[in-house]
Amino acid sequence: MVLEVGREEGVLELTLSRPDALNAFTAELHGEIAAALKDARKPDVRAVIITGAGRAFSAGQDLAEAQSSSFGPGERLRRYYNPNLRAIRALEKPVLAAVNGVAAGAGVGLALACDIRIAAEKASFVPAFIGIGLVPDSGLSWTATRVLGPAQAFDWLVSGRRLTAAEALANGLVHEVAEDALERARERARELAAAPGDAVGLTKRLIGAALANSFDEQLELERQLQQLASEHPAYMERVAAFLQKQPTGAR
Ligand code: LHQ
Repeated sequence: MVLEVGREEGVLELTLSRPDALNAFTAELHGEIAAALKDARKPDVRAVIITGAGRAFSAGQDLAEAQSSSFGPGERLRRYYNPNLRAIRALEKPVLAAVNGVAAGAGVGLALACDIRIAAEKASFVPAFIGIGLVPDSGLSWTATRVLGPAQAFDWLVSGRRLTAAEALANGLVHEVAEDALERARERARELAAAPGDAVGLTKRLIGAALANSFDEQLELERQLQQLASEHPAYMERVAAFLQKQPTGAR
């Protein structure tokens, strides 16, 4: 197994586990991630954490495997990467990246496809594609453009420059820097898993649609999803709790 899968209450924890190769992606690793993401669709899973074993999050594509392969990056992306990245975006549950160390190439892409990124102080982000004559993939040209804006995204992605965790925090690439990224991600994941009803997942759907929608389209989607959210028993329970003076709001 090159993916360790753990489960604590409603939180599924996936650890990329090829530490000698800095958790670089192989077909085998993609296959195990695909199976775990399928498992993540079960209703009792309420949040997912992705992290890496050893000193790296992931160094991106395993270049030894890519070099000895009978097919090129286009086919590799189609078969292995894109289905998993789509699965993360389509999963209506929060996916947290605990970026424990260096992330390079598709490792950065995977982190940015997640909903929340918590970086260790020693983490770093290397858009390694340019160094081997490739363009950004794994959704990175889309996610980095949205996080950084087109001008900064272009500059960073073609520079290949390694960003420290502090720099990544300053420009919004990560949400938090923590001494122990995994512990902090577990804390956040437990909180999100305990949130009432389906509101976290439905909020993911709303935010995912927001940039492509007009204001009117988004109002309509909010209307529909609010109705759906309110049909979960948690809504009436939480409203009743509020009216009985139990806390429901800011924590
Ligand atoms: C590795 C790798 C690695 C294998 C470190 N592969 N062994 C998609 C589809 C198809 C094709 C192509 O690409 C893509 C998307 C992509 O991800 S493209 C980008 C691919 N990734 C890279 O170009 C990054 C390559 N790695 C590095 O630049 C460095 O290793 C980083 C900056 C990540 C870390 O540097 P260091 O901390 O100095 O570690 P290191 O270089 O000494 O690596 C430690 C070991 O891990 C070493 O093996 P060894 O046997 O000598 O200890 C490396 O060979 C191995 N390793 N990355 N991607």
